[in-house]
Amino acid sequence: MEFVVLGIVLAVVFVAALVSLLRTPTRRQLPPDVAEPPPAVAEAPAVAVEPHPEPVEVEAPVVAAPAIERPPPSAGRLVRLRSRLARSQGTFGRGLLTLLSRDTIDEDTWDEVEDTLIGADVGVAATRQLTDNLQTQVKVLGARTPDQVRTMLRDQLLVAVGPDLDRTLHTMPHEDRPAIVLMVGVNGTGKTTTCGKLARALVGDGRTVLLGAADTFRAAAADQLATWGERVGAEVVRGPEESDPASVAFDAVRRGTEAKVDTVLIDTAGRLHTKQGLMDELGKVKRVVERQGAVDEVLLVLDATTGQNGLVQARVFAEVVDVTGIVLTKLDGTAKGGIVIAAQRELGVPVKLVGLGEGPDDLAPFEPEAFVDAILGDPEIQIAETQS
Ligand SMILES: Nc1nc2c(ncn2[C@@H]2O[C@H](COP(=O)(O)OP(=O)(O)OP(=O)(O)O)[C@@H](O)[C@H]2O)c(=O)[nH]1
Ligand SMILES: [Mg+2]
Repeated sequence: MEFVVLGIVLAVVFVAALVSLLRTPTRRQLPPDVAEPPPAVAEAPAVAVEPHPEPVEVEAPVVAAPAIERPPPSAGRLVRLRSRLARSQGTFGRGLLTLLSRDTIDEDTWDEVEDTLIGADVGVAATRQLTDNLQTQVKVLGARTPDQVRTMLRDQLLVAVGPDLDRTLHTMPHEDRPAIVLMVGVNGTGKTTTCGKLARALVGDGRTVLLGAADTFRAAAADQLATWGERVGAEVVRGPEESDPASVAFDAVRRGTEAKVDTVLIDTAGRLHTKQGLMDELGKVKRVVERQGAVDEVLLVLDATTGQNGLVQARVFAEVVDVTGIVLTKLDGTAKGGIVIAAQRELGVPVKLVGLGEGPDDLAPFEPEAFVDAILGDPEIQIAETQS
């Protein structure tokens, strides 16, 4: 009996060993130099990849070209940038609306109106005239609704800003040469930046531009201008450091004529109006350039944050180079938007451009209506506030 059991056990072990040997063939059993037969169904790759339904297109290699930007056109920029005038709106526009909405406007109120205007850099003469006009209007109106106050103030501010002044920026080429624009002003007002921004705006409007780096005091000044030029693909003419700015300006116009560009923008070095030698030099730049044709625009760049001080300087520049237009920069950084009115009165030339930030496209053609509307703020909000 034991022998039978032992025999059965041994038989089971033997059969099990045989079965396992037959069922698990290993790689080692394959001859080493024989390739494994391909599986009937492709093995799944380690990471599942969706089969591409269409043939893959091979993209052409990207050739590194200088990135020339395509700036936006200049039209309507002031409307787009009106929120930058928010600070002026805070003190100037809202202050006046609140005062003129009072039920009774007595002498003290008129004094406050004057203080608000003076405080916003409108200037003494313009403040007097504006206040007189407002007094007349208030008498005519009698009881005023907030809407009427706003309309009255808007009309009078518009008159003060000069809705009919010719603010055309003369940048169109002549038959035989480009338009010539000269940028002048005291140190740090934003001349180089304005040259760059204006070049962008003109390119955005579909024009061709050449920049003349007639600030030869510092190599960095020409580099700064060159950077602006590169961004929009505008050629920059520069001379050696400390070379004669008049000859660089002359060369820029000559080159612009050769290259048949529409406009040549000439950047000049900042200079103090009190330095006679430097002011004479500026006069010479203009005279030398004019051997090739009249300068179309002499733009005086004024920093709006310097207020009345800037106007004293402006007068001297106007005497030396016949300013044709004002560029008021840094209007985004002041609550004194009234400087627009004062600057125009002081120089007798219109504000043509305003700078509203450090961004490359933060330069706008000046539009009186958009400006006054920005100063007064959103009518809905204003009316709600004056009623409360
Ligand atoms: N916030 C603000 N900053 C401005 C504006 N325009 C120019 N700036 C800044 O003002 C500074 C001086 O600008 P520049 O263009 O170098 O001035 P500049 O008149 O050429 O200076 P100089 O050549 O040294 O006389 C820079 O930091 C500009 O970014 C503007 O409209 N708003
Ligand atoms: Mg400069």
